[in-house]
This record gives sequence, C-alpha cells and structure tokens, in this order.
Amino acid sequence: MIDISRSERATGTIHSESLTEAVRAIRKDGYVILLGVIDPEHIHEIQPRMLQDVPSIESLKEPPYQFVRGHIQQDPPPFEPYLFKDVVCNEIVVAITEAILGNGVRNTFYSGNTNLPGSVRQPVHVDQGHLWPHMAHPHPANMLVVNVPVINMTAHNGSIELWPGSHSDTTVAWGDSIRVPEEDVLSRTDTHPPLQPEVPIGGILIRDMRLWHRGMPNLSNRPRPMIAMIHVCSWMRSGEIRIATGCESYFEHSHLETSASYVDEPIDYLTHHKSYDLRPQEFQTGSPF
Ligand SMILES: O=C(O)CCC(=O)C(=O)O
Ligand SMILES: [Fe+2]
Repeated sequence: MIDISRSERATGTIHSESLTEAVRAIRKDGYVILLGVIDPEHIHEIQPRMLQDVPSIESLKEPPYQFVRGHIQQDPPPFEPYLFKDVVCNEIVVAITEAILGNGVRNTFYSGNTNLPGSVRQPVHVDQGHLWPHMAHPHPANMLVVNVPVINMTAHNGSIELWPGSHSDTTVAWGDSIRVPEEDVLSRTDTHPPLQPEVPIGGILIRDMRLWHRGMPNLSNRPRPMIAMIHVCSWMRSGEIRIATGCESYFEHSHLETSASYVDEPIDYLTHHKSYDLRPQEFQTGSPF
C-alpha cells in the first residue's frame, strides 16, 4: 500500500520513490494499492447513482452475471455530473501505468463490477492470458486494470481476491479460457495464498491483467460497485468507450489517450452487457476453484 499525500494529490505528482515502489510492486506482485489518490467527494457523487442503477440491471431478462450469481458487470454513468478527471485521467495513475506500459498508453474501458449481497465465489481467473504463454520468463505487462472502489471495499463486502505474483505464471494463454486450471490453483494455495485487500474510497487498485483473482461473497447488505478501466500499450488493438457528447474535456490528457466515441443519443450503459461463462453446476453455489 502506498499513501499519496494531500500535496501529491493536489498537484497530481507522485514522489519519485513512491513511483519506483508502485512500478516495482506491479512487476513483482502483479498489483499495487494507492490510498488518497482520488477526491472522495467525487466518489460520493458517483456512488448513489450506481447504487440506484443496480435494480435496473438486476431486473433485466438476462442480467450480465459474470460466471456466477451476484457478480454483475455495471458501467458507471458515462455522462455529467458523474464524470471526474481524477477518476478517468488520474495524473498519478497515468504516471504509474505509463512507466510500465510506455509512451502512448491508452484507456480502452470504462465499466465495472458490482458484487451484490448474497453473491457466491467466482472461479479463480485472469482477465487476459499471456501473449506468449509457457515461456521460461513471462513477458512484461501489456494491459493494466485500474479499479476504483465506489464504496469502502473490505473482505466483509466482498473485496476482490488477489493472488500475489500469479501474473508471472505463464499457464493461461491469450485467447484461452480465462479460468485458471484447478490443479494450478490448488498447487499455489499453500505457497502463495490469496488475499482480499481493504481499499477505502479515494484509493485505487492497479493490477496486471494476467493476475489471478476472483469475486468473493458479499456478506453485507449493500451492493459493492467497483469501477474498472483498462490501460493498454500503444500497439494493442481495443474497443471503444461510449461517452456523452460534451464530456470530451474530462478525457483530455497529454499522456493518456482514451479510446472513446462521443455520442448524442442516450447511451444504453445499463443494458448492453452480456452474462459471461455461466455454468449451471456452480451458478448458485459458487466455484470451489
Ligand atoms: O468484483 C470483483 O471483485 C471481481 C469481479 C471479476 O473479477 C470479474 O467479474 O471478472
Ligand atoms: Fe475478473
């Protein structure tokens, strides 16, 4: 965990030792957590709207469940007054992702995962596998997920489970099933056990897209939304985010390009996601692996 001071946040500059530490953590552990990066007031603007949007997603004919019940894909509202520069183009986050991914870093995603009360365990998975799998040495990171908790995230409300160092395991290949094979999960459990980090509002989690992780049960009585952005190397092909016309300035940044199209018509941000890899035998009860 790296504490960002008030003056670093105010000026949008990270101390060089903290930058070095963040880069080292992402390379070695596959993730880093930074505290005090985003103005909590901004998250407190987004939070009620995302919580209010949950029932509309749950009442869809096919809610976009990810693997198992209780974990839905949910976009934050892509229009004013819910967009903030320190969320979508955070200076400190960009300094870190650019240090890892190189010049021309791009954000290709503005969505999120909401963990509903009563949810069950997802299978352990990566969000993308290795470009060159089964190598003696893993390739450097090409994609980083930037997660922004929308409520204080704790083990009680189903903080994301992370498997430190697992991004260096080259088993899962790009284009494969993103599930980590059961025997690999079992053999890592004792040597490198997983953890559920606590990340309060204003904090941020940056993780290598290849890091093993999963959604866990939410034991509280409130949904736990978490925004997800994906920063990629300049040469990665990717999709486009749809944002309301007039909001271009939130995404203007000299080092981070956002792959966005700006649209005049209302954006169907609550209804356009699909469910992912649902299996009847684990949908209700959760996956052991
Ligand atoms: O919401 C979480 O804690 C993780 C969800 C996740 O990893 C996914 O749906 O791919
Ligand atoms: Fe995931």
